[in-house]
Amino acid sequence: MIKSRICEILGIKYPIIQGGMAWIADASLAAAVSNAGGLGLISSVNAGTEAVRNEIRKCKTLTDKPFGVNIMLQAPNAAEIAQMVIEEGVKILTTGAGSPAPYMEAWKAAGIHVIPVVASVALALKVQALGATALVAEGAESGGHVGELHTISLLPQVADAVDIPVIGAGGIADPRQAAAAFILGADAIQVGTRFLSAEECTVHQNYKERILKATDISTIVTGKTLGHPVRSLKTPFSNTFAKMEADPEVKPEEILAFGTGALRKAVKEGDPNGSYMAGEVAGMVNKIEPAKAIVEDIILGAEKILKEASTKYIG
Ligand code: TUI
Repeated sequence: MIKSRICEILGIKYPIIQGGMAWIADASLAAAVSNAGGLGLISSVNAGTEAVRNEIRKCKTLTDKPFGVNIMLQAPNAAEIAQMVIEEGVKILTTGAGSPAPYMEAWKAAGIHVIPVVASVALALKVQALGATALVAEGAESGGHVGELHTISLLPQVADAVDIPVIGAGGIADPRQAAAAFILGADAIQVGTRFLSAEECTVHQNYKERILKATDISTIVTGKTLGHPVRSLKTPFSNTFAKMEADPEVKPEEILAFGTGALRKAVKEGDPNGSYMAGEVAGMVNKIEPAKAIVEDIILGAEKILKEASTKYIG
């Protein structure tokens, strides 16, 4: 078994966390991952604060294992969600797309393990100083909102800079990538895109089909000119978005308006004009299977690779 301090701290069997994917990560997926021995996460990006509260309550009925909530800090209801998770007795939080500083004191006082997602060494040092239990170092291979650095450069630099456990994310979908993340200094891994193909993932069937059809070059990053880069599948929507960004005649407000609600449309309606956020690994996701099979394939496979590495590479 891969030794990891994260398993003892969070009370989980395997050092694998499911990404808190906006609109997608609900009680169904989170409970399935937690029941499989990983850490399931519920996204705070849903149809409002009460909808997220309901997902948390539902998850408690589906699993007696630990699970957490991912808080998207740029969402307009972030402060409301920050309070609601305390009321609901959530014990593990991850945060994304910003600094969790404004909420750290209240969460810590409530005995919550806070695990911010960071994309730089500077923010890693900041959240460690603020009392984070651990952090997720997420490279730009990931889907959705991305930073500048990729996992192979980010992960070892963050791992060297901090003492708290580091969870590697971005570009991890199979046992080889998981093993590489552990070698780069990760105490655990976070996986998003691969879980889109889980049987328990309630994303629209059209979304799953686009992921299954994706190849290595199927994703694109748009939104850089708006200061909010996002990786998604190449679709007519992302092409139009990219064209609008390249056109000096189009105002940023028009582009923002064009993008508003696009992720929800893809996730809930399978709308071809929606935003299908996905990581660079989408091309490696080729079958629908239970979350348990995904967790075990990645973790048990990584263990085997790490065990065999000494004889495979050393003479
Ligand atoms: O948050 C994510 N990924 C996301 S959030 C999201 S929701 C959405 N986004 C766009 C349109 C519609 C919906 C989709 N994907 N990942 C975690 C993450 N956080 N990656 C990178 C960061 C990050 C980047 C900069 C964290 C902090 C930061 O700067 C903090 C600061 O203010 O210094």
